Amino acid sequence: MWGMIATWNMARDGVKKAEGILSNNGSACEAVEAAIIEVENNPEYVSVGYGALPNEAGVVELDAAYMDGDSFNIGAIAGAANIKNPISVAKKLSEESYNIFLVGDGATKYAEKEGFELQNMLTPKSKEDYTKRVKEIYEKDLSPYDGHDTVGVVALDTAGKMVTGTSTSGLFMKKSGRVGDSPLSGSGFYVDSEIGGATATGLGEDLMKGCVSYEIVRLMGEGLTPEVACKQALAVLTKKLTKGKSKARAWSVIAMNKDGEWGVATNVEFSFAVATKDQETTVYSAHPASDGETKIKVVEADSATEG
Ligand code: SD4
Repeated sequence: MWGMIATWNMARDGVKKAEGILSNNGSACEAVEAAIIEVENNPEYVSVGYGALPNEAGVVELDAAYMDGDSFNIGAIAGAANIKNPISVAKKLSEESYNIFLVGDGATKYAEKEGFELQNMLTPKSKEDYTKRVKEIYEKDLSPYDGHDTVGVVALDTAGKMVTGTSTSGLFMKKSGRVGDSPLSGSGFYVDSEIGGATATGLGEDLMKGCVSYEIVRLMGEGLTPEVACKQALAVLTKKLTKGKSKARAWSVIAMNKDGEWGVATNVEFSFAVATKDQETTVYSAHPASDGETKIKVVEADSATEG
């Protein structure tokens, strides 16, 4: 079996690329990096990589992580500026024994030393959006934090290895130095090749309170399907953080197990992409239903098969 699941429809082309790698017995390591690079390099996606929206100081600070489910090796960067492909730097860090999670200047210096390409990640368009938003926040007293999405992927290769990765600019207009859940092991991502992997998107300030990705993997380890594990982890987090009184903020989670079965849960409109041995790259939309279930439907499929 092989497979990949990824957050948001922006991941579609990346998953397609990974499909080509995984279906030819390529490694999950290569597939995860290739899928995320595809999103990072596209300036149209305003919350990941090149063209991502900046923090309140107008600087694009990026978070990314990479985890290997065989070795449990992790590499991560946070609040890092001017790195063209944060996922590649995170992957490289996962090969180190020490200093595997670098922030700010330290991350950029490491990237430079290791020969990764540096680049100003702010495009004229993201600069313009930033200037417009500063004006709106000032004039209309708006919440600055709208406009955020993370690409998170989980992959399984034909050798049975599982890998996960994330990449994001976090929240638009975040404070300088703010770090979300995406580079945090257990919160934004987690994978164990003997069980499965999970990754999250949404408000990191909440997702990290429940170590939600670890919790999903733990539940799959107890025998739950990815779908039920995602649903249960989200339900418990919601209950704990809201105590049933207030409405939960926006969160979505995805998971795949070692057999290539997958599942999602969300409390907002959400989209994701999947490819497996049995299913060509397919984009789904997911909607929270009143009974706490997540309803999904195909929005774009390379073939009409559903998983
Ligand atoms: C963060 N979880 O930095 C990220 C942002 C995100 O959909 O995924 N938003 O909090």
